[in-house]
Amino acid sequence: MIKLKGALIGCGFFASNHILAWKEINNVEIIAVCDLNIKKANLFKKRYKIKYSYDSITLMIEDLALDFVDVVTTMETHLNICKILSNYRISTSIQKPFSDNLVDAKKIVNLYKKNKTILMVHENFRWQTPIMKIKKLISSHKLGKPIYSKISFRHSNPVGYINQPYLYKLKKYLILDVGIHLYDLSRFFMGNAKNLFTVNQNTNKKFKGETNFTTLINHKDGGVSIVDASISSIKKPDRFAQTLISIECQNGSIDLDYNYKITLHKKNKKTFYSAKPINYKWISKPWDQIQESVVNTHKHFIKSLINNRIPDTSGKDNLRSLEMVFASYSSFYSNKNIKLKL
Ligand code: NAD
Ligand code: 89Y
Repeated sequence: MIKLKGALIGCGFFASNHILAWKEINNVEIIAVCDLNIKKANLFKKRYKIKYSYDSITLMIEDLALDFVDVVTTMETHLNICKILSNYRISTSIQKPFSDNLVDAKKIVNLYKKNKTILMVHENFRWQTPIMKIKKLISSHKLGKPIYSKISFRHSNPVGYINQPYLYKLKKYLILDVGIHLYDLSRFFMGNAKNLFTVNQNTNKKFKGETNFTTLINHKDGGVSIVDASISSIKKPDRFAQTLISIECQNGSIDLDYNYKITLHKKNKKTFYSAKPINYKWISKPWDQIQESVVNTHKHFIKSLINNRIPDTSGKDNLRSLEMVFASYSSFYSNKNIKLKL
């Protein structure tokens, strides 16, 4: 079998999930890893049996014939990395948040457009098994036009941030880090947004930025969403890292509750479903559905490359979710409803 040859950039906390997920895909081989810190790159090479390690992206690209690159670095590095990759016309999958500002995100999209190169944002929440399942059930049970959604990510488990120490010093924290996923989900289920209003809170002084937010969204098709997240939500069992969703449509409703329990309500009847993530050897609670979704996200990227199709979460598409993120901050700072332009 001919395998597509890829490289991974950024050998930090979340990159292990990316590598292990790539190993689940038959027609792909990650042949190289790259990190500015060569010790980290070498460790990954050894641990995950990768052929080559580098501390320079340009050197790696010059040395190897790569079909794609998977970028798992933090947002402030993305513009510079993408300038190099798009210049070499290397198809790219890149982690969220795509950028820490909309101007740079648009620059990145334009670079790839100019060089006719595929760019996908690794927006993995919509590829979680329970979330894909409710999307399918809404369609197969003909629940009809969505009217209301409530999309929630609330927990108080430090595991949701202790491995990502850069989060503590961000002036904009939870909306950029997690809101970006939830806004993408609101668009996935309800369509694009027209305007939004956000209230932020800080309930944990270790963080500079907001640790809780609640956003009310008007969608272009007339639906309304409430999207909220918190790292101070005390429940037993703790809900990390499950997104809980409730969607009401013209002909019925669907709820995704804790532990992947789904309830569909239609014609005075309720039906139960379960949508547990695939239990790959390397996944474990409470990260299971996030880890599994990395495999599904990679698969979508590879399918897009093979068929030369624009990925569902292309850079261009992700600009709309990112616009919602920055609109939320403007809304909170100004105490105003913010109109979206994209
Ligand atoms: P990290 O800081 O642990 O790792 C990033 C690594 O990238 C570092 O080792 C750094 O040296 C390296 N790096 C930075 N610039 C580089 C460059 N120019 N060339 C080569 N290497 C470079 O970060 P992390 O916690 O692994 O997070 C990475 C990204 O993944 C973040 O954007 C984060 O938001 C995202 N993330 C996503 C999910 C999800 O579910 N989608 C979960 C966790 C983290
Ligand atoms: O960074 C966040 C993300 O993208 O998913 C979960 C997370 O790691 C912490 O809540």
